[in-house]
Amino acid sequence: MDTRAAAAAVDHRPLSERAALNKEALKQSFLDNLFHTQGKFPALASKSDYYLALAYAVRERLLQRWISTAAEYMQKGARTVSYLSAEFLMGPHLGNNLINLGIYDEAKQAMTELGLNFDELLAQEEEPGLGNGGLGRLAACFIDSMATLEIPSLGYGIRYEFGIFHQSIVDGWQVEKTDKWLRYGNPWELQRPEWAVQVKLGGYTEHRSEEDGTLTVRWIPSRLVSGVPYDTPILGYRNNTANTLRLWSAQAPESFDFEVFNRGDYYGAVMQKMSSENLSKVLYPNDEHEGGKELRLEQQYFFVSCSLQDMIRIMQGQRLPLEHFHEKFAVQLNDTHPAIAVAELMRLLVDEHKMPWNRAWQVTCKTFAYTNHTLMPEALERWPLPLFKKVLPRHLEIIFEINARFLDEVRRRYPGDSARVARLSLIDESGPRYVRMAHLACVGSHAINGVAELHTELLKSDVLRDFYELWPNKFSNKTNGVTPRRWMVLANPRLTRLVSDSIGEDWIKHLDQLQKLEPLAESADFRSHWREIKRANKRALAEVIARRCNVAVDPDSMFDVQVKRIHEYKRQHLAALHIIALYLQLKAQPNLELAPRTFIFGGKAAPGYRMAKLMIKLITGIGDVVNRDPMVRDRLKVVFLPNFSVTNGQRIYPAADLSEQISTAGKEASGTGNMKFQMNGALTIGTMDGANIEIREVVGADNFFLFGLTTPQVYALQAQGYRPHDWYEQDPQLREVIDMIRDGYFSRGDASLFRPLVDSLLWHDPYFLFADFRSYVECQQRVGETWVDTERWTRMSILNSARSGKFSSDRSIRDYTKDIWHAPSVPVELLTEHHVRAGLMQ
Ligand code: F58
Repeated sequence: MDTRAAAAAVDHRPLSERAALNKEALKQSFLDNLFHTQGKFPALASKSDYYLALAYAVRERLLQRWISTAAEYMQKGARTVSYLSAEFLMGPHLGNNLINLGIYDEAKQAMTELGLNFDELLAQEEEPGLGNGGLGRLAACFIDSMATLEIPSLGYGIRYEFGIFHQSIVDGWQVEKTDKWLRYGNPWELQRPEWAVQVKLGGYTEHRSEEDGTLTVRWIPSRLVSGVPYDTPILGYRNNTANTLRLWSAQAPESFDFEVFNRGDYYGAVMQKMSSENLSKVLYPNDEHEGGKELRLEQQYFFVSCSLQDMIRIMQGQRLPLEHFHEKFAVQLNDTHPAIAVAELMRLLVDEHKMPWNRAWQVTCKTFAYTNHTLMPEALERWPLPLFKKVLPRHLEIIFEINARFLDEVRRRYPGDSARVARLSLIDESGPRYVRMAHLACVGSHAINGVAELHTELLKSDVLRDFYELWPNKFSNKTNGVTPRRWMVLANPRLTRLVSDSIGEDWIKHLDQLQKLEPLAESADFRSHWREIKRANKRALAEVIARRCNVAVDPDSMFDVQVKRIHEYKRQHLAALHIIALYLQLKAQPNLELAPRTFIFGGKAAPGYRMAKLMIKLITGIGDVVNRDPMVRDRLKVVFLPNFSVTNGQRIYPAADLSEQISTAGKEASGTGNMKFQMNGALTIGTMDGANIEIREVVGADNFFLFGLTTPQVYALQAQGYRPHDWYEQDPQLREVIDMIRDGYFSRGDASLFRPLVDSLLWHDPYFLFADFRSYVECQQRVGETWVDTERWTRMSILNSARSGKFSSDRSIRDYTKDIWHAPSVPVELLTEHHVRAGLMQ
C-alpha cells in the first residue's frame, strides 16, 4: 500500500485505551461518564442521563479523528471549503456518529447487556433544528458528504439558542412552542472561547487622507458583539476524517459594557449585554412575506463577519499572506443570506489589512461562489437602504463603490442601455431604495449555480437573465443530493441489511452501485423480502401515528405521503381536493372497488403565513370527517403528523409507498424530500418541476406518475389570462369538492372558516390548482390501478431505489469540487498516543 492509501484506510487503533472501539470499552466509558460526568448512579439516573453518558462515550471516540484531521490539514496547509449557511438542519447526532464510526451494533449490544433500551436512549436526543427546511437540510447533507469524501471543509453558521419552533396541533390548528434544544446541554459541541472575535454594528464612518496620499476609512460602530465559536465534529463514513461545523454564538464583549458600566450606567450595561445576546437567540421561520427585519440582517452579518475573521486567523496561523486567501479558501454562499460576505471581505482586506482595492476585488471574486435556491420573486432578499445604512454604514459605502465600478463595466458592454443598467444595479431604485443581495452575490462570485437542471435553466432565462447574458460562463447546474448514510443506513436499517446482503456494502459510499439491484427486481423472492421490509417500516410508523394522532391506520393500506414545509406553491391543498373527490366518490358508490389508502401529511407553516395555517386546518378538518365516517371506514384515512423534523422524517420516508411532489411547475427549485422517498422505494406522483424531472429521467417514464402543466404551459396560461372560476364551472367534480369546503362541511358547518382559501382559489389561484386538478385526479386513478398489482408495484419500487444513485449528495459534492471548489481530498492518518506524547516532548 502506498502511504496515501495507508493513511486513508480505516484505523481502529485508539488514541488511548479509553477510546477503544469495542463493546467492553464502550460499556466502561458509558459507566465512567454516568458516574464522573453526569454524577449519577442508576437509581437516580434518568433516560436523558443515560443518553448523555452514551453520547460522551461516543464523543471520546470521535475526538481522536477530530484531532488527527486538524493536525493533517494544518501540516498539509490544505485548501479548504468554507460552507457559509444561516441554517444547518443536522438532525440527531448519536445514531449517525455510531454508524459512521462503524460501532452501531456494538453500542446497541453494550447498552442491551447493561439492561438498557438502546432505541429509547437514541430517542432522548433533542435534535438541533437549526434550519427551516430543504436549504438547511441540504447544508447538513453536504457537510456529511464532504467529510466522507475527505474534503477539508468548515461549515460556518449560527448557534441559535432556539431552533425551528416545535409544532403541535390543537383543535386542528398549528400551535408553535419554542424549541429549547439546549435545555439539557449539548454533548456534541466544544466551546472555543479562545477563538472568539469581535463584530461591529451601527455607528458611522470617518474618511481620512493619510500623509502618504492614501485614503483610509475608519468605521466607528455604535455596538460591539463578541462571537464565540462552538465546534461540532462531522465524521466521514468509516474513514478517519472528522471535519468541523463551527457555529457562532453572540455574547456581550466585556470591554464594551465595562465602558458603559464605568459611566455608572449599570442598567444600560445590562441592557446592552442582553441586546447583544439576542443576535443568536432565535432562528427566523421562513416567512417570505415579512422582510426588512433588522435583527435578521444583524444575524447574517454577525455570522459572516465571525467566519471571515476566523478564516483570516487560520491563514495567519499558517503564515499565509492574505493575497492568497482564495487559494486557501473556497467559500460557498448558501443562498443570499451570507451574501454580505462579499462586502465584508472587501472591508477586511481594504480597511483593516490595507490591501489595494483592485487586488482585494480580485481575491474576493475568486473566493466566493453562490448557490441560488429559489425562483419565487418575493423570496429574493433585499434590504431597505435606510435600514442597511443604520446597521452597516461602511458596507453600504463599499457596495456603492462595487456597484459604481460594476455599472461602468455594464455601460461599456451595453452603451445606451440604461434599462439594463437599472435592472442589473445592486440597488433597486424603482421605488423606495433597496440593496439587492442576489445581485451582490452574483457580482462578487466567480460561480453561480441553481440546484436542479430546470431551476438553473429558469435562472438563466428569467430571474438572473441579465447576469447570464453578461457572464454566461459563471453559470452552471449542481443538482441537489441527500446523504444515503442518514436517509438509508440510519433511517432504514432493514432495507440496508437486505441491500448489503444482496450486493455488498459499497453502495453506501458509491450509491450508483444500487443499480446492481435491478436484476433482482425480477426475483419473486427478493420482491417478497422487499415488501416485508416496507410492511415492517409501515407498522412502525402506524404505531407512531396511533400514539401521536390517535388514529388507527392499516399498514396494508397504501401510505400516500406529503411531508415538507406547508406552502401554497407546494400545493398540499391540491392533495386535499383529491382526497375530498375520493371521499365523495365512495359516498356516492359505497361498493366502489378502491384499494385502501392512508394519506399522511406533515410540515410546518411559517407562524405568520395565514393561508398555510388554514391549509393545515383544512387537512385536519378533512381527517375529522373522513376518519369517523363508517361508510368509508378502513378505505380512507387522513392524518396530519405533527412536528415534521429530521427525526420524524427518518421514520416516515422508509414507510412511504407514494411520494407526493406536486408543486406548480417552475416553482420548486429542486426538492430533496423527493430523493429521500425514492431511495427508500417510494414511487413518485409529481409534476415536471425541480428535480422531479431528473428523477423521472433516471427511473423511466413507466416508473413515475406524471401529471400537470409544464412550466411553459403555466407561463402560457398565465399570459393568456388564467380564470380559475371558468375551470371550476366546467368541472362538476371540482365544483362539488370546492362547494363542500365553502359550505362548511369540513369546518362543522362554519361557512366562513375556509372562505379566504376558497376565494383565493376561485378568483386568483396563483398556483394553478384548478388547471392541474383533472390531470392530478386521473393520475391518482392510475396510481390506484397500479397499486393493486402488487408484484408490478414492488418491481417499480425496487427500480426506483436501484436508480437513485444520482441523488446521493456525494455526487453533488463531487460536482462542486470538480467545477467550482477544486479542493482535493486529503486522507487523514490517525494520531496515536505515541504521536501526542512525541508532540509534547518537542
Ligand atoms: C429550498 N429552499 C427550495 N429555503 O425550496 C427547495 O426546492 C430546494 O430543494 C432546497 O432549498 C435546497 O436547495 C429553502 O428551503 C428556505 O427555507 C429559506 C430560509 C430562509 C428564509 C427564506 C426561505
